[in-house]
Amino acid sequence: MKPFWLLCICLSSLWNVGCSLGNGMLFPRESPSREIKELNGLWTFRADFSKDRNLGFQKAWFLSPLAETGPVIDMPVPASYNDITQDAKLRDFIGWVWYEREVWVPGSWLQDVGRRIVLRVGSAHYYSVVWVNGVKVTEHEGGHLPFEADIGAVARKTPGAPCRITIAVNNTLDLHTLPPGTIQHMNDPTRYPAGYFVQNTNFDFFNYAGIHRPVLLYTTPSAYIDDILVQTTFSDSTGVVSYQVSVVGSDSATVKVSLTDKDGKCVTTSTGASGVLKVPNVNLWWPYLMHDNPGYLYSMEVQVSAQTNYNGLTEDVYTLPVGIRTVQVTTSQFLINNKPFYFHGVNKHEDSDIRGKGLDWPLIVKDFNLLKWLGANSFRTSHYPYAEEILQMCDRHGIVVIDECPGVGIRDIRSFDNKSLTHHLVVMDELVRRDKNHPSVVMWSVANEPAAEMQPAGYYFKTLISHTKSLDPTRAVTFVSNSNYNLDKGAPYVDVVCVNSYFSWYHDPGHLEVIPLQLNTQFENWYGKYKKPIIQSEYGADAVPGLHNDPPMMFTEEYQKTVLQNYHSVFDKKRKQYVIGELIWNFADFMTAQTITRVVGNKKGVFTRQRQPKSAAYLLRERYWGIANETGVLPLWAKYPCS
Ligand code: GCB
Repeated sequence: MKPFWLLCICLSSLWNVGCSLGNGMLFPRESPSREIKELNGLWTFRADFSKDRNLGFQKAWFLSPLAETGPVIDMPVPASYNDITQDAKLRDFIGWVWYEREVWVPGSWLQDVGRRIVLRVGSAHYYSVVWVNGVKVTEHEGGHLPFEADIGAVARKTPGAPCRITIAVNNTLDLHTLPPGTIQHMNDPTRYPAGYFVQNTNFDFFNYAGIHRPVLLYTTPSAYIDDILVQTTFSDSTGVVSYQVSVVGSDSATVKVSLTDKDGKCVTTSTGASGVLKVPNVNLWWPYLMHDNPGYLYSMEVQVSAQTNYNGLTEDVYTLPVGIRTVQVTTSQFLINNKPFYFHGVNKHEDSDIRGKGLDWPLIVKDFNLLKWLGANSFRTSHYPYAEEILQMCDRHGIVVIDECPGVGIRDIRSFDNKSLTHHLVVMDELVRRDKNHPSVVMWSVANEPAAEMQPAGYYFKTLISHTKSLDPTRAVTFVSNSNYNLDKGAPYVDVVCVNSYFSWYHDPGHLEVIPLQLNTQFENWYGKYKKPIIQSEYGADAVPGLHNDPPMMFTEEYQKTVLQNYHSVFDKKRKQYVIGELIWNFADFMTAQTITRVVGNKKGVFTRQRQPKSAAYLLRERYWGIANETGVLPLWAKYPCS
């Protein structure tokens, strides 16, 4: 049976006269040639509770104001819709929800017919269809990544009236989505009401849905900078920035590029759509706690002048932050700027009370303060791409990132077929396209704990990893495995082996004493076999905050601490050899589906969901600052606990 959301899309294509963009996906920034109008705030919202969730498409809810179609409620954007109301039906809803808001497009934008007016959605989970004034302008598959559409032509048809933006979002996951899932229809009328179905998934976080990241309008001239790629290296004290600029809307544009340092001093310039900038006395981009001036960013200003049909000579300006650094992997080390880098960090989730996965600046800033307090120099974007705003913070603060795609829970053999692979490749294209210029991103993770032992996995991962490497030869590529799985089908292709294990938790529960032996065996086996550097990409234990027992018992703060200590004793031996990192599972407690193994979510955080430290956070803090003191250069202000 075709998923019902596919049917809806076929239907909606009747109204499809807009155009979606397919190329660059530069983060929207204001400049002398670009303006932004944010559309965050309250939107009108309606979930389609009809039996097949298809009423909105049958009745074409996008053709008139949503309030005229039936009952609507207020919904904040960005935010997951799940935890906003008191209605469990909406929290656990599967299917289409409808968002709508009106916006006055500035008259000056409309009058200037040469100006592109682009509607951009930072991310919406999972499948989105977008209309402006009832005209479909784009659709997009996949959460966590942005999409946009030029809406200038549609908006100019109704000057003097606001534009009505309608976005339908469907969170249904099937065998070929990323992450995959299945819809299970319960057909026994003695046990379930008619039409009852559930969404099954193989991942351990709540399937939050809605418009998760900012929605905005931005403008560019008709001849515009569509994309920029920078790749960096250095030789002695000279930094080298190779760049490519792609311009759309003119074949004869002139491109000027200049690089400015943090003090606003121009350090080098170039002309042409591609070139190499040489930076004397370079300030390299260094990770936090590896240098006393981490996260150094230059500003690369790109100016494009072009003759256009509409406005004669126009100019487009875009400024990109650029960090100059190199990444290399040997058989036992991870090198940043030719120096060994040890990942002492965390795994995170985009997750918090009320907002779910919605972007929230106070939360982002709090998390960065906590990362720095902890002495963490890195995190993995488990298990999907995080907001660009978060990566920009990483660039600025020197927090190193393993950038993971939403390939989590690929456990069904049918999710290894060509259809899934094709979509997975597209997602990697979109991810690399979005994040390729972030100096903080040093490695791509193509999946978390896939069923790599299954027969089709070999071809799947070979294709996926080699494709990712061809997209970006300047970074490392990995996929994250569970220590119980057989890595043979993936390991030959990855640069770094990432392994998750939960000794004394999911295996030998309560037996802390087995950890050192089992962890040692894991490392020795895997290094012996693959001869690649290893990151312990997950380890940890649930702790219900405030629950204590000595001697330690599972779920107490003491137990979580002791698990960590046992792991650390082995890390300390192996990090002198080939273990290049340790990432705790997890930075903070987070919400999951309801199951008998979760007490209102996963409690493996070293911070609570409200970002208060458990005992383990203090232990980790002591350790991370200790490692930093041994291996790095502490910032001058860093007094604790090394003073
Ligand atoms: C894992 C998964 C992660 C889970 C964690 C756990 O291996 O990668 O998503 O949340 O274990 O706590 O079970």
